[in-house]
Amino acid sequence: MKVLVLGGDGFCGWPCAVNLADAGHDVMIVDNLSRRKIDIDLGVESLTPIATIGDRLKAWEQVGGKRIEFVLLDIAKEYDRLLGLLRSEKPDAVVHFAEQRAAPYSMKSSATKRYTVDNNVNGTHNLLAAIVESDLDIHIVHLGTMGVYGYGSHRGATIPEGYLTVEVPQADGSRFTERILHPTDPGSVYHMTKTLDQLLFFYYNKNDSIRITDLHQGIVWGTNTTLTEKDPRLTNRFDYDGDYGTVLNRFLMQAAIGYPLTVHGTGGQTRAFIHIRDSVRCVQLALDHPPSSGEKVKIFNQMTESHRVADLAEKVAALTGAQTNYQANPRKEAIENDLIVDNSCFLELGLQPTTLDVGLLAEVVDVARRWADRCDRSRIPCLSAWTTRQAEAIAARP
Ligand code: NAD
Ligand code: USQ
Repeated sequence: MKVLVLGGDGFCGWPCAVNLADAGHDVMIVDNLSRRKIDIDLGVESLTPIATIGDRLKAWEQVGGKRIEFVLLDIAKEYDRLLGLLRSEKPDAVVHFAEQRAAPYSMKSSATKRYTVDNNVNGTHNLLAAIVESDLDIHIVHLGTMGVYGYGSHRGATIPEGYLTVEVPQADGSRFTERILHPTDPGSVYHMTKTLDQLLFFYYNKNDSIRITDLHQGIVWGTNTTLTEKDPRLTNRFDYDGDYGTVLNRFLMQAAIGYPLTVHGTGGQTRAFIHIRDSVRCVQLALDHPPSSGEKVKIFNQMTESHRVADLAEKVAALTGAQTNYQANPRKEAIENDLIVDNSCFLELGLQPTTLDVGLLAEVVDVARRWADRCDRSRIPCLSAWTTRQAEAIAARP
């Protein structure tokens, strides 16, 4: 299969591209390297030292992997080049990771809000319009987020895989049932762009019969896969800073350097998680099981377990002896929420989850402790505030 991996230089995209090449597919990474530039702008670096994209690709060939092509292209701004690439490469599938993915970064300023919307919505729309204009039958596998469903109270209901069956009352007292997209409830400008992506997919699937799989992914933890461990130049990125670091990897790094775990609020927020190895496997499964022609958008919940933030902190503390620091929450989010998720699609396709209980300690020792001296402690606090109220609360932190 020929696969374009948009955003294939990023945290989820790089191990995915390598995995697909290893499985024998013809892989081309398309990336504008904006994530590396944002690191420079923010003055931070991945905890793990990451090689340039050129060195990554060279290393992959040297360890015996099937050659991966690379094209430097901005999918949100360079529509004609994107269309030309689809026409010349005629891929069977496009895996779309190429978005600004950090909620705190998206909430830093009006400039980062506008950038996130422009980049994410235009990128996704350009891809859809280009597929229609190319007249090719290309399967899109998009990395969406569990956050589209929202983290308010679901009143104990199980979150289905994308669609909800509802009963609609009629004036005459009768009811009909309908399967609709699950209502969205984004918690940041970033998450809102993913809900907009969802509508774009719905429309282009209905109007142009584009075959689409939208993966509603939870928070990805871990760093490497067995393939990215083959050579130091293949090492994946590990974000720990207050804008891009996600909660579990941050806790692992904090424990490794003796920094009290930064729990926002009471830690009653419940979120869905998946290890990077399972994320890579899910993308492969999605590519291997495409929707058929005329089928509506396939939506999979790409997560393996749910946890309260405070429980994660407790787990990490029990493993490492770390202290916990409950601090004013920079986000406007529910103090606590329930989260019961149906993830049966991937389990039925054979996914065997890497659980926190099995993987956590290895991650602390192999990655977080190993690279602890690269950590800039001043970049750990989350300072991006959702509203002025949260900004005042952060400013009042002891
Ligand atoms: P990342 O920032 O590490 O990677 C994104 C990549 O896309 C980067 O290499 C970046 O340079 C590239 N990119 C961004 N905009 C582009 C554009 N306009 N043109 C070309 N390339 C562009 O992020 P990630 O963690 O790998 O996330 C990948 C996808 O998975 C995102 O869409 C994200 O929303 C989704 N996701 C991530 C997580 C997570 O925990 N990391 C969880 C759920 C969903
Ligand atoms: N949190 C802390 N302490 C920290 C960091 C975060 O308590 O030091 C809390 C946050 O307040 C939030 C929760 O942990 O309640 C999750 O935050 P996060 O930064 O780990 O995850 P989030 O902002 O939701 O975003 C990440 C990815 C995003 C992806 C999303 C999946 O960056 O790309 O879409 O996870 S999901 O959470 O399922 O929506």
